[in-house]
Amino acid sequence: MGVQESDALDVAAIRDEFPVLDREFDGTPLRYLDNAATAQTPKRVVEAIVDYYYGYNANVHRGIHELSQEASIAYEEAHDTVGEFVGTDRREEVVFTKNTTEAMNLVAYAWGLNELGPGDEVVLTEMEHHASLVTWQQIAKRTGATCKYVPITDEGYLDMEAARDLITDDTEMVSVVHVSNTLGTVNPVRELTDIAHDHGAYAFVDGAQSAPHHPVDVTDIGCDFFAFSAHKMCGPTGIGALYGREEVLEEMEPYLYGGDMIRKVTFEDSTWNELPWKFEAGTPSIAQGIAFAEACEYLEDVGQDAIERHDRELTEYAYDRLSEFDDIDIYGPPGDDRGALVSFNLEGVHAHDLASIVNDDGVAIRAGDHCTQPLHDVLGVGASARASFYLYNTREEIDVLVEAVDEARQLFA
Ligand code: C6P
Repeated sequence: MGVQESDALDVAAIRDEFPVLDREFDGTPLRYLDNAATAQTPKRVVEAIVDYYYGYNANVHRGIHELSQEASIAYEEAHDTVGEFVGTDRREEVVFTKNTTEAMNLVAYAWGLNELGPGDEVVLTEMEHHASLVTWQQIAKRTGATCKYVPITDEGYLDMEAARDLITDDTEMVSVVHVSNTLGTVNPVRELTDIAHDHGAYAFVDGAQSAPHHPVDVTDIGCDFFAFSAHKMCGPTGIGALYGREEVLEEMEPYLYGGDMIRKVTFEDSTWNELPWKFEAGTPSIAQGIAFAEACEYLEDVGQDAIERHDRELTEYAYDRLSEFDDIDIYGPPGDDRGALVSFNLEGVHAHDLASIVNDDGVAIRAGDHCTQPLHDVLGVGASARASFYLYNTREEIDVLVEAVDEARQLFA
């Protein structure tokens, strides 16, 4: 397949690093446009996993033998690399979790269950992923707290006037998605954090869709928590991270109990290990943690600014191409002001049918509610199709998508 030039990246060279992109289905090449669900993995990240298992596989923090020490150092240093990727140089502030969802649950259980009560409010947005929405909703039910939702405007931005009204002195937590995985909206998280702090509330930023595509600096945002998943940023599944401000993490109770998270245990009581290990009970995902750091280094080596520019170019191109058709509804802000995805519906064709038809042309997109059911209720649709882009995608792949959508139109005409 000929690879068109990108203004920002050498896409042909990048694609060589991702063997899966050479897949064909009965001679039809794969066009992978489902990156918001899971991104593909470059060779060097897979090799980091292989190197660990072939070279120094051992449990961490438990052995004084050489192999365990090597594994421990690599696993601990992985926290530093992942932390620096989002702007903290304090290992204490980087807790490895299974994914963004677990990071959210960690804070909801360890902080929310202990601190929230009747009269307290958690402010979310209408565009939250279920990872945040369901978690806070259920913790609120158990504690007697109330969840409130910042509405979206017709264009798919947050209604910031409403946000300023909803966040009050009763608010204890503002939990907001940085980049919506359905609308592509990039939310003003720094402003929302400031509003939260003005009212004495904590701010949690869901960075699952921002960390892979945009340079992130948690110190600049000023948030108390930031969560992200390795598998959406060229890393493996089974690992993600919670950034937490050290003072806040210090005050929080552990989420899981067991080995590695303790300092002293008697039959009567226990004390906790130092940060971040206090929140990493049991044998962690060692290989995945090390490979997560490798993925961060890979993205830094390619250049986060260049990746952001490339993703923006592709997104705008896809938005413009899909906008050519009157029978396509696109959700969210304009093409030049959004994260690396476009969700849409083709009139008269269910999103699942559309995804199935474009799949025949090798195009992988997602269809459904994208774990944002309440947002789809607000949009007045049950489902949408979503194309999402990353550093190895090309305009040509978007052209194939648009042609495949045209085939669907004709099939259902
Ligand atoms: N969104 C998507 O296709 P996990 O599954 O824990 O790694 O990430 C959860 C999550 C949290 N917040 C946002 C904004 C997300 O987009 C996701 C994952 C995938 O859109 C799977 S539903």
